[in-house]
Amino acid sequence: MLRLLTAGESHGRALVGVIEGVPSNLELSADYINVQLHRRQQGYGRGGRMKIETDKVKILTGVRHGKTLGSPISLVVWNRDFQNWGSKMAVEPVDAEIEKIVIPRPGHADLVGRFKYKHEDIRNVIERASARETAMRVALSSIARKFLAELGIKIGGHVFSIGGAAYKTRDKLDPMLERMIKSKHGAEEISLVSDESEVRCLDKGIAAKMIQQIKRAKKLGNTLGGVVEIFVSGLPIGLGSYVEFDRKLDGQLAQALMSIHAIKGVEIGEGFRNATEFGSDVHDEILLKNKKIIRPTNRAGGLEGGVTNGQPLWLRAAMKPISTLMMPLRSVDLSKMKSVEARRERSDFCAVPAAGVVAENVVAPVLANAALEKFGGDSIEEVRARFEREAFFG
Ligand code: EPS
Repeated sequence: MLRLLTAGESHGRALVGVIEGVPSNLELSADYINVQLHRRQQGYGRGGRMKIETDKVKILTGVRHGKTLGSPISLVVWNRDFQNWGSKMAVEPVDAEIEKIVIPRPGHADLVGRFKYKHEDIRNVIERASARETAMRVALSSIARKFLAELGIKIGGHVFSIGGAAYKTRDKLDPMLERMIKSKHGAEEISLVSDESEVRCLDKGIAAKMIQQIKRAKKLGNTLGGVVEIFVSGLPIGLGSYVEFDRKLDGQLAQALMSIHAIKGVEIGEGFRNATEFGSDVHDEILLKNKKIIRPTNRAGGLEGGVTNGQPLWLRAAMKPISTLMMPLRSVDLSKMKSVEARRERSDFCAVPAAGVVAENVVAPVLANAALEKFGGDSIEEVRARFEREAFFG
């Protein structure tokens, strides 16, 4: 089974990560991982930091001659910005007086982190609570994504809404997504196309509205959130389990998505809409076509009873607007216990397109673990042979 661990402060020397449990003989290069890192850095609405960083991973261990060894794989991504932070982020004690941050930003981890870890300087909270961590999470998770791709399981996604700019109906969107999922790239086709848009939106008209909304937010010193959709194709029936709560795949996927910074809502299929409808309009009928079972709809999002049902997996994640505002909300100076405006700090205005890339990647270790649980093996050859022999798609 896969285990992942990330470490690193946003403006510290580097982000580092370890992934353990990857089968041996999987072809892996830094270039493959860097594609995902590059995708994560894109998107209209990012702030100044993305102009400084060009995230590239160095594989330190676990790979030899382009193939995984079955041993822990460790990665490093150097923070270019570190050199601009000098003594502020030094590991060693420094003589210079470093200004302490004492005003928490509402919505960030600043206030809770200050009290929980007894940090007098909120900088100590900001650094690890930052969404910079997702760079390493994407890097590690992309290895699980590569493993899944070997089995023909492909992941893709697009941005469904930013602020008020959203698809009004799914009438045109759903048939287009269905066509893409059936293409030779599977669900990954959705990403290949959406990546051509600055906001990763498949509809040019809606994309233009999203950009307008971000521009307006930026002008006002404000921020915007949105909703991303993720699809996974090629999943056989039977990944996950209904027998015990912590083995339910829907719960595990929700955890992975919810752990992304600023994600505050997760939906599987038409989760929230289904809650407003009669059961007869919600559940996907089981029909026979040429003696084969088919499902005419996929409102369940590819999961029934916490188990994959052979339909494409369909997930949504809602991101709140970024908490750092140039038009700050009210807060408290904790050193003087005085009401003040929250601190302004360089940040992004909208990171929804990037969050979509993060979401695509973080579901990969969850699915890879479920696949390893069912078709496990120590080498990719062993897993592939079991998968080819036993995977049932209905
Ligand atoms: C972030 C603040 C900004 C973002 C950052 C997340 O960074 P900085 O404080 O250096 O301007 O750009 O995201 C990343 C660095 C990244 O790689 O995604 C925050 O406070 O969460």
